[in-house]
Amino acid sequence: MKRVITYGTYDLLHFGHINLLKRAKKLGDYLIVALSTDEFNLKEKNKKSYFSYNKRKDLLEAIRYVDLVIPEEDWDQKINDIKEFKIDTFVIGDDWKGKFDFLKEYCDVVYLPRTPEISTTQIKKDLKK
Ligand code: C2G
Repeated sequence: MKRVITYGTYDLLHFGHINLLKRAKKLGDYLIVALSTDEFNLKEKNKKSYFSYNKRKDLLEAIRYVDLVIPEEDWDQKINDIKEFKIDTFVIGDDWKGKFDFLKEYCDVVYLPRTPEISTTQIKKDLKK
């Protein structure tokens, strides 16, 4: 069984996220999403989650491509996650291209093209109009 992991905030879930998860699942048989906690978002990404971690987790667990959701609490947990969950492939959008190449020592690393013209920032901007 090929096991895949990806990381993200997935707040204001949109089709760009679904498109990423759909392609990520195609890389294996079991997809884990490490979901940024509210504290991690605030402390490390300087962004306040609109939906709480639990609500974002519920949404992700309802997606057919997602097999398991775990918390992302620290930038440095990826190597441990890869070992603990016996991950074959780490995947993330290419806005992170190159940033996680150090994981190649532990598993395959795949950067997928982002879905153009959709982002949470853009949604929030449009809603303010
Ligand atoms: N994404 C995408 N297309 C978009 C928007 C997002 O493919 N239009 C992808 C991102 O590249 C990422 C995933 O969807 O792989 C989740 O996006 P975010 O929630 O914005 O993730 P981010 O805040 O970049 O967190 O440790 C890694 C970080 O937690 C990644």
